Amino acid sequence: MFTLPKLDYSYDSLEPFIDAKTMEIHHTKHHQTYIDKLNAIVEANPNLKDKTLEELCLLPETKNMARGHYNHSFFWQIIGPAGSGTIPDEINSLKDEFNQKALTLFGSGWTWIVKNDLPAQAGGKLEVITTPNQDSPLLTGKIQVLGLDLWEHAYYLKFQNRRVEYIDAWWNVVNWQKVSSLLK
Ligand code: MN3
Repeated sequence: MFTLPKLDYSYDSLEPFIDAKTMEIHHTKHHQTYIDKLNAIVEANPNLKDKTLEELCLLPETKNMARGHYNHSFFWQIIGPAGSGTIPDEINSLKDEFNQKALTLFGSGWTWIVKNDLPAQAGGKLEVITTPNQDSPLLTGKIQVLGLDLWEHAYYLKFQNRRVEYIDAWWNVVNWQKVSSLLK
């Protein structure tokens, strides 16, 4: 059984950049729904019981819900109250490209900064990628160090169709201590 991870900050602690109501609904409704549906599929299929979340992300019958759980669990970790340190230079240099890709992503999906997982590519440059729906960088063998949820449920209450304002606001609540630890 997968369970909703607790946040180590309050829903209103990202104000005024991300509003408390959006945080609460996003966490307790949207993320919870991915978990509930994933658990239901796993319970109905005994052969899935011993699979890890990462394994379930790769199976056709569970991939959408598993990736929804995986992506959101990551997302909560890399945001938090504003003022958590400074943006690393290697991230800052990709900010314009990240913003452009986030703004122009069609429909629902995510924009990420990833590093390569493969030993031969260790130390390789970071890159900006986008994924549709709940697809995850782990499908490509890359490790996300930053990710932005661009589903409308992540911003519609406060920003409506103004995705550009959501993207700008979100940079203020990135947890740079956490992201910096993922860069190592
Ligand atoms: Mn979401």
